[in-house]
Amino acid sequence: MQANLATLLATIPEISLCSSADLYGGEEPGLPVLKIQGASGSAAVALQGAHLLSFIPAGGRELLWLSPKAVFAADKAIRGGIPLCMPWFGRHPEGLPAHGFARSSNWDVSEVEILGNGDIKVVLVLHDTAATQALWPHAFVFRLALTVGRELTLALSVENLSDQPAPFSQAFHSYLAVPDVTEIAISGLDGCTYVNTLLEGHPRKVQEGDLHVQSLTDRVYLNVPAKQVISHGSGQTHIVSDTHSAIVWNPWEDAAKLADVGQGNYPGFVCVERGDVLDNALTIAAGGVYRASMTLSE
Ligand code: TA6
Repeated sequence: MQANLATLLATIPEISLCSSADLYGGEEPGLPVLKIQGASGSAAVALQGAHLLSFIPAGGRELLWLSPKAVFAADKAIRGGIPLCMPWFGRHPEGLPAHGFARSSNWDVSEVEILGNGDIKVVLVLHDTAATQALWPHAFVFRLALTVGRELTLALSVENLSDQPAPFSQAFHSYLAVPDVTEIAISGLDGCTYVNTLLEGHPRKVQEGDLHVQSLTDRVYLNVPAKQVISHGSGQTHIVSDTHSAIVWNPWEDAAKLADVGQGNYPGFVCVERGDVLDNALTIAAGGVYRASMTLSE
C-alpha cells in the first residue's frame, strides 16, 4: 500500500481505512477499503479498482448492490458496486482480460478534502506499469475524483502520456440495488438504438418507451440522453452522465453460472452503466485527455 496514506487520511476523521473482511466478511486480510462518513452521505471504496462498494445518502437507502457472494481477492474484480471498466469495455479481440485492467489494479489516494458544503472528495490515481504496458502500450494517468454528499459523483480523467494515439472505451459499471428487477421501469432510453449483445450478429433495434427487464438482458444503448431514471418499489435512482452510451445488464437465471452472484440473487440488482463503448468508443490523441462523469442520486 502507498507509503503516505496514513498521514493523508489523518487530516480527515470522516475517512477511515478498513479491511473488506471487517466490513463484509470473507477471508482475512481482505482488501483495503476507505470508509467515508460525511454529514450528507456515506460511501465505501476499495483501493483495488477505485471501486465504489456502497453509497448511502444521509437519511436515505443504499443505492448500490454488492453481491452477498462478492470475493475480495487481489487481482480479482469485485462483484457489485461500481467497477471501472477500462481502458476497454467488454471482451477484448485478442483475448486480454474482459473489461480491462483498471478494476483489478491497485490505485493510490492522491487527495482527500472536505468541500465547503460538507461533501467529501477523494481522488484516486493509477499510473502505467510494465504490466499495464504489456496490455495497453501507453504511458498514462487515470484519475477518479469521488464526491460523496447527497449525491455521489464520479469524475474520471484519462491522460494519454504516450506519443501514440490510444484506442479507448470505458464504463462506470454500476450495479444498482432494486427490490425486484422484474418490477422496475428504466426511462431515458426511449428512441435510442440498442445493440442486443445476446443475439447472433448483435442486431440493432430502437427502444420504444421505458425498458422493463423481464429476462436475461445485455444491451448497449448508443447516443443516449444525459439522464436515466430507474423507478422501483423503494423509489427512484437517478443517473446523470456526460458519456454517450448506456449498458443494461441482468444475468437472470444465468446468475447460477456466476459463483460470485449466485442463483437467486439476480432480482436484487440491475446494472445500468454509463460510458463510451462500441460506436461511442474513441481514440485519445497522443498527449490528450478523456474526461467523463456520472452522478447517482435518489
Ligand atoms: O456490462 C455488461 C457485461 O459486459 C455483460 O456482458 C456481463 O458479462 C457483465 O458485463 C459482467 O462482466 P464481468 O466480466 O464482470 O463478469
